[in-house]
Amino acid sequence: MSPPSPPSPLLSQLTTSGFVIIPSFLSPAELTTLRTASAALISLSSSGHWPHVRTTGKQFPPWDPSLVPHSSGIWGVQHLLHPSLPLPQDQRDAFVRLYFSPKLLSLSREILSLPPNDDNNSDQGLVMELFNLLCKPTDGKGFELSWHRDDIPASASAEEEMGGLHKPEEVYSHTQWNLPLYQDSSLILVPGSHVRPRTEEEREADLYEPELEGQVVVDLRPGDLVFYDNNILHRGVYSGERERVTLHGSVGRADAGEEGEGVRRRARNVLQHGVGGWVEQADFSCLGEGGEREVAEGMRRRLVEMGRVAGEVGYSLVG
Ligand SMILES: O=C(O)CCC(=O)C(=O)O
Repeated sequence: MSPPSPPSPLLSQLTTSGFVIIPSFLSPAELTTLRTASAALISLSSSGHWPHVRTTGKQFPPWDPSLVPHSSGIWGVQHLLHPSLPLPQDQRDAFVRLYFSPKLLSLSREILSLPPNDDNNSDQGLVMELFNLLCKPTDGKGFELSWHRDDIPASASAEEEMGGLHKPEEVYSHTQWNLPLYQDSSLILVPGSHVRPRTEEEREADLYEPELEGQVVVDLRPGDLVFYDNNILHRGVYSGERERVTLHGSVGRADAGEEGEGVRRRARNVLQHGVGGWVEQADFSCLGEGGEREVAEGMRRRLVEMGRVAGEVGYSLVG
């Protein structure tokens, strides 16, 4: 399936560079509400009251909950839509409202080449995916992720890389975003690397190479939003001192023409994080009974269906 011609400016920039920034996406009031909920969640998680965390020293899932809080700091909290999130209802609702907010989904639709949801119709072909949070390592020590593509291993040949990368003549099957609640310059990427194999220099570079040619530090102010192709060559560099609370999510397109291995691949990207175990119990009642709720329920249904079709999915990367 091809994207519309000409593509929207947002999609065009994402296709060209591999990322696109939307400044001041959140209002000051939204920022305050989400900061409060996130701070409470990070505090509960780092004291061991929420087991679904990313522990420092480990880059990819699965993370071992038994490591917290004894031997490790955390650099992320998983499953912000989980029905058992140990927060007051209004704080849990803040995450639900944000993830399914019409303004976020409408940008996602644009990137996924789906028509706008003008008639508030639930059948818009979006799929619920991931919603997590990335934070300053709570052990106070710096931590770095290696250069990687989220769903293509470093061992891939140039041909295998090309097979896994987005093809600009096709629609995106999903899109991923970071939404920092404080100034954030932790994400580093190589623009354009989402549509080409690694150069010889990139292939031979150390996985923790501090400076790859052409790299860009994505510098975001509180409330800015960045969408990026998660197979762009990227890494994270986290300071143990500078505040970081960045919401990190993704949303998919149900009918991107992927079948068989394609569905399994996307399902693996999402379900390897353990979402399948709780998605059917998630509570979206704060969205009421109108169009927003219908959209959310439709997105949930399509994720459940994707998991059913894909079966056992395994993990994308090891480490
Ligand atoms: O910290 C970030 O913004 C990037 C995270 C990342 O690369 C990952 O989770 O694979």
